[in-house]
Order: sequence, then structure tokens, then C-alpha cells
Amino acid sequence: MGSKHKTIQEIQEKAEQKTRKPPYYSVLLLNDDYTTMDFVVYVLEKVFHKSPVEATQIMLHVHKRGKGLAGIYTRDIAETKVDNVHRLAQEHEFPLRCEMEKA
Ligand code: TYC
Repeated sequence: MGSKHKTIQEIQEKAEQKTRKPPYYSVLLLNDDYTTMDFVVYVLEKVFHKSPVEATQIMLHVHKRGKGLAGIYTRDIAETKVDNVHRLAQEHEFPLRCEMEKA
């Protein structure tokens, strides 16, 4: 299998593979006029494992500013969180929206 000696390029590639981090995604909650504040706090506690105090702070930020960060995750986890928020919202007949973007 070729020379037993690694080229500088091979060593650099190996080092890069070892230090490369997975891409992270921000999961954002969007404000609307119909979802109750209590339900948004509930979602932040259940889906994003926030404390009651932090969940309330995030909910109020979204309510006032239109959008807010619920958490940062790798892609698969972020996709699952978005799906879980939309499924819970549908079940409770709220229009709550959630989106992800590259962090
Ligand atoms: N604006 C909503 C209300 O006044 C509360 C709310 C907050 C809705 C955050 C969605 O992501 C949201 N009932």
C-alpha cells in the first residue's frame, strides 16, 4: 500500500479530520398572535430542557422581538427539535413556528 511514510499533506489531512467540528444549527422560535405564552414556556421546558425561569425569559424575548434562540444543536438534533415543536403545536392547535439556521 505505497510508502510507509506519510506525506506532509497526509499528516495535515489527518490532523484536520481529527479537529473538524460538526456544523451547528440555531433553532429559533417565531412570535405569533395566537399561541399562548404558557404553551411557549411549556415547549421550551419540554423540548429544549430550559428551566421555568429561562423558558419564560426566552418566550418574552420572542414575544417582544419576533424571534429568539431556543438552542444550538447538530443538524439531526435540530431537525428533530423543529419537528417536535411543530407536532406539539399542531396537537394543541397553535400556529407556533420554529426554524433552524446554520449557527
Ligand atoms: N405573542 C404571543 C401572545 O401574546 C406569545 C408568544 C410568544 C407566541 C412567543 C409565540 O414564539 C412565541 N400570546
